[in-house]
Amino acid sequence: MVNRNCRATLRLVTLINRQGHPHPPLSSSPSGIDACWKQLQRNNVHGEHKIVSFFSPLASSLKTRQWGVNIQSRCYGSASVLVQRNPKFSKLNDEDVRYFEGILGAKNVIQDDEKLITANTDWMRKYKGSSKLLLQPRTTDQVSEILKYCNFRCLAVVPQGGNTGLVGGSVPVFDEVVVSLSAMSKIISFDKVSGILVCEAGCILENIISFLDNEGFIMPLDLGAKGSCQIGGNVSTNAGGLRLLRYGSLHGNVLGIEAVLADGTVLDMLKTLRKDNTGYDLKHLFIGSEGSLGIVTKVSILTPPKLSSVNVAFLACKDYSSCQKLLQEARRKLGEILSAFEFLDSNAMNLVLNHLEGARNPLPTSLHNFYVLIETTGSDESSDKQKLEAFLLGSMENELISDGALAQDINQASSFWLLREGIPEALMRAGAVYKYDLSIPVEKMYNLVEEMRSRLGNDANVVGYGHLGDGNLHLNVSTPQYDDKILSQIEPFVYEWTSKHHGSISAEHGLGLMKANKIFYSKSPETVKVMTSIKKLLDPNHILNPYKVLPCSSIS
Ligand code: FAD
Ligand code: 2HG
Ligand code: ZN
Repeated sequence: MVNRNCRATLRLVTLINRQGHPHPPLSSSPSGIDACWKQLQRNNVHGEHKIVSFFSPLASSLKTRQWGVNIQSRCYGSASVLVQRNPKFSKLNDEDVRYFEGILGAKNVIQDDEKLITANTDWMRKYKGSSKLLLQPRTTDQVSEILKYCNFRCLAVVPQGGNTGLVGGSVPVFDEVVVSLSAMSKIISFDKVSGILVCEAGCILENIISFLDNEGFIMPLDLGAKGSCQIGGNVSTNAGGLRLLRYGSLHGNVLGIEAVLADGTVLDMLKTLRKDNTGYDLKHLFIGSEGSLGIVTKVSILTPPKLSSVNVAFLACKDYSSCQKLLQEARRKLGEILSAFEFLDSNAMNLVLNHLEGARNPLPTSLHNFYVLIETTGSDESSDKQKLEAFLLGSMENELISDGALAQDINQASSFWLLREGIPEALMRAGAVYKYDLSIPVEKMYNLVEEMRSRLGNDANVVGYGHLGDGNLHLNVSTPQYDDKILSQIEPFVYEWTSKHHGSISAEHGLGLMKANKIFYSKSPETVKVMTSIKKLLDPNHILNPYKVLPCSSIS
């Protein structure tokens, strides 16, 4: 039995350094991570540290893990070649910089080259802008002053959170001013009776998880980038992650938002009510609009209580059809305690084992075709475990599972999760990567991976994994170097296929720059027209996150 909320606790320790400060962004130096790992080892006081497979006893020892690495800089598919700078935008001058210094103080107006390189480059090192200015407001009023001025001067702006976005939305395309929310990271209030948290947008997700853990609550959102991403970025991307299956999307969990419009108007929608039917619920416009309608400055969110019993099982399936049946069975047999159902194929597993130090296959007898990670979270240790064991036994008898292991302690639960959460990092280490985040009906989802494999042959490693319980496939194509010929074999095929099967070209990562012009694969022209009208109403000069979300053709 894994004690307490193992994953949230573990990740927290993994990504917080010895002084208790947030770990630098995910792509930081390995030495810091080693230190964190050692601390994790010291902190591991739960349970017996043995590993038990319910098929075959397993004796693998977990060694030093590296989480977050220096990824070699790769600049491929330069974003700026796709669009042209909007000539209506002004160019930054010294007077602008002095104005911002007057509002924020000189130290929060950053022109330092090294810091600008970081702010201009996305997590994948795929999109690079050339902004000359990074602003770090500390209050909503300062955000308002910044936007009022930028709107007046027609200076384009990119709101930036933790810069972990995967669609090129968080970095400038040209010389847009970057407005970082990092300095707005206060927890404002927490109501233990209702579980409602109010905080500033720049709070790092992992810090919120830690705060809530101490209060006996959890975040309804959890994702691999938690050590760097911010709640404002999560809300702005409508991030999905690993718990959506259980707790639903941010459209359900976010109760209120404070946002600043392009002209500096502060919209106070920071309600802390479960129910409020007083007309249009405008906060939803800011959930998932990727900084194109306003800057989110504060958020109120409903958080569930932390439950005492968490179990994690790592299972092997012989084919995709078994994974699907297992999902159906898990829904039926585990019901309310099911908290995650993730899958990875053997290509993904191989990649993690080959590229992430510390990754160990808990089912090493042979490589299986598919793996499923199941997590349960409930309030009754013995009945939860009984339920899970009965489900696993039944699935074994029905031959839905060909092998499996049940975590016996927090260390092992974490090592199972590493195999799933570590895939994006492993892909970055393997070379160039073409990423697709798709919603597809579960029964058809893996057909796309197979079709892509036969299109690309030996030229690429096609990897399929994702949030199976949510119908969300992460199709990643990995090659040693970026190659336009490969790209032309993937696109537009991948979008056409998804559209034909009534899927969405973005399940949880957003459109950003990467998919702004592909929006029609998933939305009707009429819908895009209304979206454009909303954009024009709230941001008539289009200064907020230009070239992102909406197609260039709709914004003139
Ligand atoms: P950023 O990357 O800084 O910005 C993302 C977008 O939001 C940009 O368009 C930006 O302009 C806008 N924005 C940011 N802050 C604000 C604000 N305060 N107001 C207005 N606009 C703002 N995503 C998932 O959905 N599920 C996952 O499981 C998942 N796992 C990931 C794992 C890894 C290893 C990595 C690197 C990324 C993962 N992501 C995942 C993608 C990413 O972490 C999420 O999209 C996250 O929500 C982005 O938050 P951020 O603070 O880093 O935002
Ligand atoms: C995940 O679920 C993230 O791990 C990232 O959403 C997916 O990198 C990807 O394709
Ligand atoms: Zn995901």
